Amino acid sequence: MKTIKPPVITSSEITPRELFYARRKFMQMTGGASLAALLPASVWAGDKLASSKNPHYTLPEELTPLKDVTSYNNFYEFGTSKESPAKTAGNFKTRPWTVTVEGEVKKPKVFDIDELLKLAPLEERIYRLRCVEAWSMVVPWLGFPLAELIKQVEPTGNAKYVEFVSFHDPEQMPGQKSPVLEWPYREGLRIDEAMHPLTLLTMGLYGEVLPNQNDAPIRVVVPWKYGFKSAKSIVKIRLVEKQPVSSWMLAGPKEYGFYSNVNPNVDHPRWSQAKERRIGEFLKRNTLMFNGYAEEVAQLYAGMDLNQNF
Ligand SMILES: Nc1nc2c(c(=O)[nH]1)N[C@H]1C(S)=C(S)[C@@H](COP(=O)(O)O)O[C@H]1N2
Ligand SMILES: [Mo]
Repeated sequence: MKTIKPPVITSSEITPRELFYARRKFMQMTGGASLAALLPASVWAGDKLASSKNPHYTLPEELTPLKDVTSYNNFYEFGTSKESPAKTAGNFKTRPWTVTVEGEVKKPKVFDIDELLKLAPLEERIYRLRCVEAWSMVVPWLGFPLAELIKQVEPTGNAKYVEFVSFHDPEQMPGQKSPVLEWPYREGLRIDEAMHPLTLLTMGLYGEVLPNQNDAPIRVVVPWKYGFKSAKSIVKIRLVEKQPVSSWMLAGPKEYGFYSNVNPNVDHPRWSQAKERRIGEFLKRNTLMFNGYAEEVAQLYAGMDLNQNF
């Protein structure tokens, strides 16, 4: 499969042509270094994103190659096969883009994506992503804790959960023409999960803005939960009092619970969750409790029956 598409389409849409070509030339001259500091974030769709490595979030495992991360995707808005998003998301428009944060908050706000990119310093964090289908990846994500955003809107005492709503436009997202899921894609977290320092509001991977097939332009990554909890292409974040019902809970309530913490001891009704295949590897690995993040997150579920609250 191909690596990331050249940024020609997205970038030329959001910047004057002259600027686009001037930037390319400049990049060739400088090797692309330190440009992010010189140009506004909006110029960077499809390009480099400046960040600093967070040394706390590295892993003793090899990174999944970029070409696999960007060509093996679950993004049902662009079709249900793993290869489909890379092939059909190319023209997806990710500018202009806003994220509305509303509900049980004192200061609801509509954030422009370029404003969001500057809300807090971008960190590079290497996380495992474990899909409920028993494959996994290791990806260097770029983002900052979702808590930074939530703090800005000042949740009220009634904010017990956070709901994420993905983009909905069947014209741009052909997968939404078929009723495989209830559209728009919806997910949710308990507020303490959403505020947990591991929960990353993510705008990039491998040093670049998110490619379209990996949830451009903004997603969450919740590394101790099955991949489907990490909603892509988010347009709305709602703080609510009642536990939200996710698209996957509607699709299969016995198979996809609200918590969906990675747990090798609780099998999916149709398959085991004890092992996983790391993309690019042949032999299966043992799946780790909470995907290897137990030290950080087990406390969130103290006293809960994880067989019931799957
Ligand atoms: N909006 C939306 N978000 C989504 C999905 C989706 O189909 N639509 N798939 C989920 C699933 S099942 C997984 S495993 C991850 C995959 O992320 P990746 O393609 O970046 O590996 O995204 C999750 N987020
Ligand atoms: Mo998944």
